[in-house]
Amino acid sequence: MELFVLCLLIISSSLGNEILENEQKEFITVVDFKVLQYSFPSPKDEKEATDTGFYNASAITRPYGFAIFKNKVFISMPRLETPVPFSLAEVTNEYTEKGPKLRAFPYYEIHKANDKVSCDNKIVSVFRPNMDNCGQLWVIDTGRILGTQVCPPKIMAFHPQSGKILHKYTFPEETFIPGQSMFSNFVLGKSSSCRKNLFYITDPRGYRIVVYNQATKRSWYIDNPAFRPEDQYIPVTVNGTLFNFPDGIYQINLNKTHVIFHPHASVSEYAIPLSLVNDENVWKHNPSAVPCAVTHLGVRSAQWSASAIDKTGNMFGCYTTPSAVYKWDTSKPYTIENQVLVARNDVTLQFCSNAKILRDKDLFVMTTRLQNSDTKSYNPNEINFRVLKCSLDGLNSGRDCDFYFK
Ligand SMILES: *[C@@H]1O[C@H](CO)[C@@H](O)[C@H](O)[C@H]1NC(C)=O
Ligand SMILES: *[C@@H]1O[C@H](CO)[C@@H](O)[C@H](O)[C@H]1NC(C)=O
Ligand SMILES: CC(=O)N[C@H]1CO[C@H](CO)[C@@H](O)[C@@H]1O
Repeated sequence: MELFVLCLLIISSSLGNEILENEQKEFITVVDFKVLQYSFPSPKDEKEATDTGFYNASAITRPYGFAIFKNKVFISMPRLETPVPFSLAEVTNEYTEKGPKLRAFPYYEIHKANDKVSCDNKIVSVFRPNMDNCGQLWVIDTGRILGTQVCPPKIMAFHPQSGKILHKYTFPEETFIPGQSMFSNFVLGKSSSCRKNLFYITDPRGYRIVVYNQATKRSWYIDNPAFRPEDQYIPVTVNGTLFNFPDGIYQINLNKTHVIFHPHASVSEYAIPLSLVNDENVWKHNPSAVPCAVTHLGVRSAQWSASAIDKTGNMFGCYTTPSAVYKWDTSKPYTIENQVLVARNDVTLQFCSNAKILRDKDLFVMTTRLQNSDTKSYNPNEINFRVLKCSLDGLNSGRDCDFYFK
């Protein structure tokens, strides 16, 4: 078995290198940062955040996710590694030499999670946000500050302009492992109504898929060995730097019939039929009820981080090595031949932390040079964090990122 995998690795990387030369692509910059800079409501707030350990002006914090609504860009920075005064922000028009400043969203006080008041009315640590098609900004809050489970995880929706809270759901005890689970990302299912969404949430440290049904306000989780990291793929290389990244299930995408997913510490892609995942009765008494529900689709030559699927079922996945995006038509077998390189950029595409397709027109990615975070070597004079876009037409036809068929 090991020999088999090894052969595939060699074949794929030589195949990859041949096509790579002509696919160096310039993604279009939506916003970029050398260093994230927070804007505080007042100098007093800044001092208080510093004194209480929620802000360190010299520490470089890595963003994890983004969402876009019209010309607004939202950025998330979970309270995971460095002090963070607010974990969800809107990018402002106030530019400095290090990039635009960030303002707390929806407002500063809601992020003050140190005062032990009701978890219900606080945002503790937003991992990643997403807009739905009804103009609601959804966020997943892990409830954790560093290793401590301060509040249970929750999912919330906001009006992207007024900041009004539109929906809130706290996950019940049985769905997460306190201090271990990290509800990190989610996708929304197709729904007939803006109030009846289904959410599919990844837990890369509790190794679960958690499903939330907004209509019934109920949630359940699925447990499967395929959600776990594989030891031999924990070491990962980005831009020539090797480091350990032990995440299990990292990204979920949906096509019309399946939940398709991959752990980060893995080179495999997997699928589960949506009809099974969506049926609470199958899992509610036993989250491991159907071990054979998961199909192993195939392997690739290195880890994938973020990925996204367009409406025709094409999946765009970010490789860690090389710094590139590959396309796969999810209706075809997941073979090396069916994974087509569509963009590579050794400078701008270093580690996609979040990817999404908006208006069926563009692929957006956030890249964060994770390798430098791990070795604590971000260079504050270089651009480290980017939100980029490229038209699907450009990606699919080998043309530029601003190319559209019509
Ligand atoms: C702030 O961050 C810098 C850079 O990482 C670090 O050297 C320093 O010890 C931190 N200060 C505090 C009070 O933690
Ligand atoms: C969705 O992806 C799965 C896994 O690759 C595949 O079996 C299925 O045919 C795809 N569905 C559609 C409608 O393309
Ligand atoms: C091996 C590799 O991909 N090196 C790239 C690392 O990043 C710098 C820029 O940040 C590129 O110039 C190198 O080509």
